[in-house]
Amino acid sequence: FERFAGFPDRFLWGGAISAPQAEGAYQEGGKGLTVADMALRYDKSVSRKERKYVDRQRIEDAINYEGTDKYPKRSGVDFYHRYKEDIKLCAEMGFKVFRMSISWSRIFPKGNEQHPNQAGLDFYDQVIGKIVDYGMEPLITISHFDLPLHLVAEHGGWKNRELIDFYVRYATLLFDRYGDKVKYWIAFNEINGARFTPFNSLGIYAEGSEHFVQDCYQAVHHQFVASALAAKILHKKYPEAKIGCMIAKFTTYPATCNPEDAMLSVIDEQIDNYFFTDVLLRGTYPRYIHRYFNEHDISIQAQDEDFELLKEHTADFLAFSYYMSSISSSKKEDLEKTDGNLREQLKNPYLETSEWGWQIDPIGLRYTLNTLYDRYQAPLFIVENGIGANDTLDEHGEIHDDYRISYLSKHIEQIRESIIDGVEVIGYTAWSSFDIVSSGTSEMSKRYGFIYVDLDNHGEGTLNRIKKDSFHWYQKVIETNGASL
Ligand code: P53
Repeated sequence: FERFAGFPDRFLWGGAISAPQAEGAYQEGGKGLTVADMALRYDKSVSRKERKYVDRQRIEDAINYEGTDKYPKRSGVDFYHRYKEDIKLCAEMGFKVFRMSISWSRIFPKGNEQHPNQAGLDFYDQVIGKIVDYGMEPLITISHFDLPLHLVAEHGGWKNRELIDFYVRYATLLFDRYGDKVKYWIAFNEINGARFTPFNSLGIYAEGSEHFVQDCYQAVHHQFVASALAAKILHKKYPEAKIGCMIAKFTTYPATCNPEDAMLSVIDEQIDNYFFTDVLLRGTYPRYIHRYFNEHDISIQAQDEDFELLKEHTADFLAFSYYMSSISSSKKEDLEKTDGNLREQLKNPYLETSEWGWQIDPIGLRYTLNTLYDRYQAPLFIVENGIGANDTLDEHGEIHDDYRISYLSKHIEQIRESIIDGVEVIGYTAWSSFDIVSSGTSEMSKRYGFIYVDLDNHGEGTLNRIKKDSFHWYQKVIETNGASL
């Protein structure tokens, strides 16, 4: 029997960012507006529900607002102008892979033009060229929470079947242009985001819909078909290239050994996670979702060929983000609560929490890797994992982020354990390569990077990049292929 000793030689170490959180320059180079440009900065006093459901008035207000202060994703961390320095620093850390997303609206400003915007292509030619020049593999997310606003305003977002064609046109162009340089693709960031951030993920407003949940599942169905078509087209042109599906993995444990809790955790896993990966990796709608749809009075419009496409063009790998675990309880009222991100979490007394209330659970990552691999036997790619913290500079201008080193090293140790368990893990891209604007709240102070960006919540700062202690630590981890942990 083969012994799985630890990280394989060609393990893909790296870091991740997304276009709407990093690039800024939201009106440069002919870029169109996106849902991300409409994302307000929130502080902790704003209710989770308000963050989750976006109405038309809020978008009207945003469109009429000139400037970037209330909408920090519009300026990001200026990756648009500083990508050379940023990519160079990542190469210096030794990254084997650099995960980023392409902004649909830089290529097709409205999302559905017949011809692409040359300035957008020029920008990504440069960025991808640089990554490859440094010997890193680009891992490209085709759509990361930045749907062109026109597709929302004029077409109703992903609940409209037309979006499949628009997405396919965009993805095909990317494959044609970058297929020689890019071997790893992700069709949609956190496709299960539909369940916790429907506006960012699907472009669906909370109000004005007769059956909101049905609209969300209809929209997700269209994203499934778009994912299958992307896989079909990519594989035809580039048989060696790989395209993954991706979810935000919400691993959940039964709160107690009460069978009610245990059963609830099974259902939560199905509805929050497995539904999406079952369709995209097994190629069929799982039977448990029939019950869910019936009980929630949901019916989906589909064409017969959709199911054939899903069956035939499944994803090549399962990518996921993992930040925390949660618990499922039939007696929610009895338990203490903690923040989570876009939804409230019950407090697990065995875990510590981050400054933002996320429950830190490294063993949960090994648990997750094992359970996902048991289910799919597909290569797994951890494409986000990290801790948001309000890093500060000391009197020498240094950042001693030992809490980040501790978080990441404990998680990476558990990845190694899972590899020894026999799980096939192809790579790890920490969130995030350098500090960027938070996705959920658009705060700058919620930092994840190995590199500090001098910028505050109000867009003030020099934008200088400063290596944190974790930079040097991660460099060593990569150099020794995990042996230095
Ligand atoms: P922020 C919620 C729960 C787990 C992951 O999140 C999530 C979200 C949505 O916010 O999203 C991913 O910045 C997402 C990244 C994001 C990262 O998690 O809200 O793919 O874009 O930055 C961390 O702390």
